Amino acid sequence: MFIFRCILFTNLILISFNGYKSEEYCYDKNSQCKDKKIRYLFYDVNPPEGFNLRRDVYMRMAVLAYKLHNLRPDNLNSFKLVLPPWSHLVHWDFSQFPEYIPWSYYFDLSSLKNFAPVIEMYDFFNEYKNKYSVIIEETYILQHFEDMFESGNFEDRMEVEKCTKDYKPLFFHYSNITSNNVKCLSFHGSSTNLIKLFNESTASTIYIDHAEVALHEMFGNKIYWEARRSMRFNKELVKIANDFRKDFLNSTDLSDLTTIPVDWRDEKPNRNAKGGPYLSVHMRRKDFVKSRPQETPSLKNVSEQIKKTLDKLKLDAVFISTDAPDKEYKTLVDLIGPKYKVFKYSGDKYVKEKFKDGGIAIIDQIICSHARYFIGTQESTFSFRIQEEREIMGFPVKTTFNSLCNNDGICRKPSQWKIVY
Ligand code: GFB
Repeated sequence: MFIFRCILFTNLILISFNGYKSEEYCYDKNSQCKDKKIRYLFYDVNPPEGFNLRRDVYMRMAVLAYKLHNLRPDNLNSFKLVLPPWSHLVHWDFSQFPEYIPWSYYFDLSSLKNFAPVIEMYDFFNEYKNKYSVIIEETYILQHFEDMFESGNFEDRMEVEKCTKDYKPLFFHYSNITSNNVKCLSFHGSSTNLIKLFNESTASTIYIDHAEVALHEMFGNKIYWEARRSMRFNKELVKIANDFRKDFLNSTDLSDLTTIPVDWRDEKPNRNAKGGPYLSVHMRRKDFVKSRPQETPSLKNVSEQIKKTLDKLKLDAVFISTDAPDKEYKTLVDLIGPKYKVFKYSGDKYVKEKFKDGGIAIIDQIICSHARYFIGTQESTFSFRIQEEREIMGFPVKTTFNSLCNNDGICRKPSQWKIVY
């Protein structure tokens, strides 16, 4: 096991030589950069959480890093946010090497860096004085105040308290990272409130575990959307999705009016996107079938909703994005019948081996987001991220905020979080 971890670690370092090179950050406008002590902020998320909630937690931490970087004149502006590699996600198959996937495989790192000072984990290892033994100086496990619901005290507050759960930080499953200083921090409030904690610290490495406990400073405001817009996908994944759109769905950015500026900072408010001539549906199955039986429509029900919507829109093609097993997908195609064209992206050997489940998920999201009309799954963060993508491209609101109706025919509309500039 130890040897295996060493091999992984060596490979991770190798990726760093061939892959992305970190930019140097120097924030102090008045003094010499060399005098500045670089500080590293790590975070991690509750282990069972999936890809798209993790993307949301990233935004909370990125806004914190943005605020430290832009608004602090003191040594707090020398923090770099270290991106937790994608590993050990419960929904993904990690049986194949590599176990750790850098963020650049899924996102455009230079875009992220144009919002906040972020670095990959391998950049950290390259920069840090002793990458073979990293002892994090301060580790905080965030937890909810136990009395919050009984006392009804929902004020912003934080306090180091006894740990409410028997939980140990995983440090991303790296054997070369540990900490001798682990505290539980009962916390209620936004991620940017953590600045108070950093104010009282001189540590150069701080690790925030269960970062999902910290909330957005302001959900849906201008900074929220800047962080979100900076999350452009890896360019190769975008190209694969665009080729699929062109080859099978008669959809290109030019004809669909979905061309976006090269740099997210040049985007302007717009509601003119038209989308490709297809309906897209995100049909979440797997654990949702068991955990939300009332809300999750049967395949027959979904097929009827699809046919009805296609007829209403005068379209004959539907793109299905789903985590359903193949058998369920085939049943759905049969139920939809031969009158309509049904498409799904499966990924060839190259895409599956290089980008794994996360890459296929992103390609699915890109194709869904370019459709003339989108229907998602109630309360799925996978669907929320597609809705945001469509807001960024400028689709009319009514073509985006739609969810599959449940088996009782109740069609709850998702909350409309419209883009703000
Ligand atoms: O992204 P995600 O967390 O959203 O979904 P929810 C979990 C995983 O399911 C994703 C896969 O990372 C994908 O790997 N997946 C879901 C899909 N839908 C699709 C799809 O259409 N195409 C592809 N390719 N993959 C949360 C879970 O799921 O729901 C929590 O993360 C919990 O653990 C909660 O179960 C109830 O918000 O849908």
